[in-house]
Formats: sequence, structure tokens, C-alpha cells
Amino acid sequence: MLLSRPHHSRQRRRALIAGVVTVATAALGLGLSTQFASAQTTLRGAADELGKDIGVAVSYDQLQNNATYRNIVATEFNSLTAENAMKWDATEPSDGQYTFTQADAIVNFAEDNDQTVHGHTFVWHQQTPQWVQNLSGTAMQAAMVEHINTVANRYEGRVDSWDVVNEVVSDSNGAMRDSFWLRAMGEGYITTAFQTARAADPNADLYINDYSIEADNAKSDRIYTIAQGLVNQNLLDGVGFQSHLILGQVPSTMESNLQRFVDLGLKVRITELDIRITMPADSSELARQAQDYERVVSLCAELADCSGVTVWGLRDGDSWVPGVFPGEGAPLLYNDDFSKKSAYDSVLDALGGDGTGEPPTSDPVTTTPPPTGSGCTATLSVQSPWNTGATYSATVRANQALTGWRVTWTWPGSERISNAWSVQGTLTGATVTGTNAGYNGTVAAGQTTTFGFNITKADGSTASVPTVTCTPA
Ligand code: 9MR
Repeated sequence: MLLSRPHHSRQRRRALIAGVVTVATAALGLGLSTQFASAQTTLRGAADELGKDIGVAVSYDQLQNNATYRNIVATEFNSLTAENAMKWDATEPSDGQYTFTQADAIVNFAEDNDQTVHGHTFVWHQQTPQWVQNLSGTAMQAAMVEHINTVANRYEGRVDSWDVVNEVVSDSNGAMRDSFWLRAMGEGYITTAFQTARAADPNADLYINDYSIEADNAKSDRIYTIAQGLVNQNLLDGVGFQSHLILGQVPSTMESNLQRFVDLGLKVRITELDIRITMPADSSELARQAQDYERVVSLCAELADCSGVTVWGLRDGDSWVPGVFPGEGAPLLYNDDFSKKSAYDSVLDALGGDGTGEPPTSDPVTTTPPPTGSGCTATLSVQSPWNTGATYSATVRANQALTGWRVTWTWPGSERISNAWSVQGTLTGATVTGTNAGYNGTVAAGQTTTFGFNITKADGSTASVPTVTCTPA
């Protein structure tokens, strides 16, 4: 049952990777380690090769309003989680009144960019409106079932996995959390939530998610017991380890703890990774943070049943940490000016990419931009070539104000696009015709926007840089 359930977008990505592997090994007769001593220079490129999710928790506002944020989210991550937009207070603020604007925008963005979505969350003791909390047991159960049905049905086939319940165990001795859910319905609410989610979207992976369960401790023991019960009823697919960690405190038992859940037949996932530092953070602390990140991400990279890692926000300034732990911060991979921290490089390394800061083995090739004058010009540049593929980035420059653009080119040789982001259209053949995604069509005169893609190509051939024709659309 577990294995037979398809995972739409994840399966698509894995199939693609398997194709690359077959071609590479058949043509070269080389081991994978040689082939994949990879020159990938994005988290996404490296995670794709590994067949894992590298996710980020995103804010609707930033995605809407900040083009740099959008571009990094699209190019560096292959999975998204809504940091707040799918929580109950966002989706059903009053009884039966659903507002999906923000959640839809995030799911649409993920689809435009060929990203998986890990949904967060149906049942939590925070960010659930007062009207739910005030209900009696029977009415609360009915509201919970209705809510899960509505949200899971809406995103069926588009959200790959769900945190069905979040933080149901307390911090003291592994007791159940004394939440309004527990008080109104007893422990059975957890099973009911999973039964409902399973029936509503039989193809989604269902997770139980919690913090401070990374180590083998009383709290993770309790999660283990709950997980066992759910596994016996075929209601659970994975355990989410939030991993809101403190500098220097990656638990020594984390690997063996994750393994015991895998041994139950479950996936594991690092769902909300951040590593906080007492501020101000000095260079040695930032270097230590990079090591801590590397350790956690390596652990997932090396564990076949770890589905991926999601970082809980993009830039340090986007993080929830300083608001909740005054005097602590700097917990993420990017600085507020969007520059990459050492932690970024170490995550890239842990995913098997080239996070050393060294240029990739072959030098990137860049075209000279075609002459300006028409409505727009577009250029391609090879970011990181490897024997049988390459990652490209493309820049569209508006010579006049644009509300949409169309690009087209023909590959001179064997190059074919295998996946693309921030562009849509007829992309996979010898002649490529792409148009803007929903969010990057409007470009002011003199401004630029970007899109990107990976190609496959004949083993050892040079990744060519065709001339692109750009027209306003
Ligand atoms: O990062 C989220 C922050 O923006 C919200 O204000 C907060 C509300 O409680 O929730 C934060 O995310 C939490 C996540 O949903 C569950 N695990 C803990 C996360 C950090 O508090």
C-alpha cells in the first residue's frame, strides 16, 4: 500500500534522475560516485540529483512582493512549505468561511516551478481560531473532519505530503500535550485526523510533526508509540522532525533516533530546520553553524528513507526566532541582503554539490547579449555543466515595459530541457518556446527577470549557448 501510492511531482523528479543515471552509467561505464562528484552549484540541482527534497518555508507576502526572494526560492529549492498560509486561522478563520488566496498562490508558485509541496498543518494547538477552541467534543470533531476534508480535497494531487497533526506531545516526560483538542476529544482525535486525511487524499504522504524529538528522549519515545499505533492502521507515512536547533547542539543520538522510525517502515523528514545563535553572531559561531547544518543535512542525505530537509525561512531576518527568543537569531542560510552564509555552502556540500566556493570543473560559458532595440532581449548562460547535463540561468531584459514575454530558441545539438523554473511552455524539444510564469511577466523598462532550467545532453558534449529570440507577449 505504502509503496504503491504514487507521489506526483516527486515521482516525476526521481524518474528524471533515474534516466540521467542510466544514460551516464551506460555511456561512460563509470560508477555513480565519479559521475556525481557533482558540479551542482545550487541546492536544488544537488538535491535533484540526490532524489531528495530541499525545501523552504515561504511567506506569501515576500513571494508576492520581492522579486529576489522569488527568484532564490525558485532556483535554490525544489520543495515549498507555507510558513503560515495553510494553517487553520489562515484557511478557515470563521466556521465554513474558507480563504485560500494565500495558500493557492504558494501552491501555484510551486507548480510553476516544478516544486513539491509539504503541507503544514491541519491540527495544531496554535493558530487555530477561537471558534474551534470553544466547540464541544462532538462539534469539534465534526469541525476538524470537515476542515481536513475541505483543505485536503482542494489540494489533492498538488500537495505531496501533510503534517496532519503538529506538536501533540508535551515537553514534560513525553505526556500528551494538554491542548483543547485533547481535552475535548481525548487521544482519539489523532487517529480521527489521520483517518480523515487518508480518505480525503489517499495519495498524499501523511506525517506527524513535532519539535525536540530529534534526540532519543521521552518526547520522541512518545511519538514513537503514537507512530507505531498509526502504522498498524496504515495511517502514517512519515515523521517530521522540526529541528529548531541551538548552535552546537545537534543531538548525538539524532541518527539512531531517525533510524528507529525508519525501521517502523516510515519516512523521516527534517521539516523546519533552523539553528539559532546568541546574538551578535561572530565568525567562529557562523562557522560552527555551518558544521551543524552540514551534519543534519548529511544525515538526511545518507538515509534513503529521509525524504528531505526544509529550512524554516529564507533569510535570517525572515525567521520567527528573534521574536520568540529575544537576543537569539541568525538561524538560516541567507543574510538579509540575500547573500549566502557559510551554512549555505555546507548544506550544498552535504547534498553532494560544490559548496566550496571553488568554480565548477568546467568554466561557465556566457553569451554576449544580442543587440537591444526590440521589446525584450534574452540571454542564456551555463551555470554548471557536467558530463551529461547542465544548469542554465536565463535573463530577460525589458527594453520597454512588459506585461508578458515569450522566448524561443533551437538547440543545435543533443541538448534538451529536463526541468525548468519560472518559465512555462513547450520546453522539452529541440525548439523551445517559453513564456513567463504567472508572477514574472510584468517587467519595467530597463529591468530584468530570470528563469532557469536543467538540460540533459550527450555525454561529454559542450553545453551550447543558442541565441534566444524574445518578444513581448
Ligand atoms: O514561523 C511561524 C511564525 O511565523 C508564526 O508566527 C508562528 C505562530 O505560532 O509559527 C511559526 O512556525 C511554527 C510552525 O508552524 C510549527 N513549529 C514551530 C514553528 C516556529 O514557531
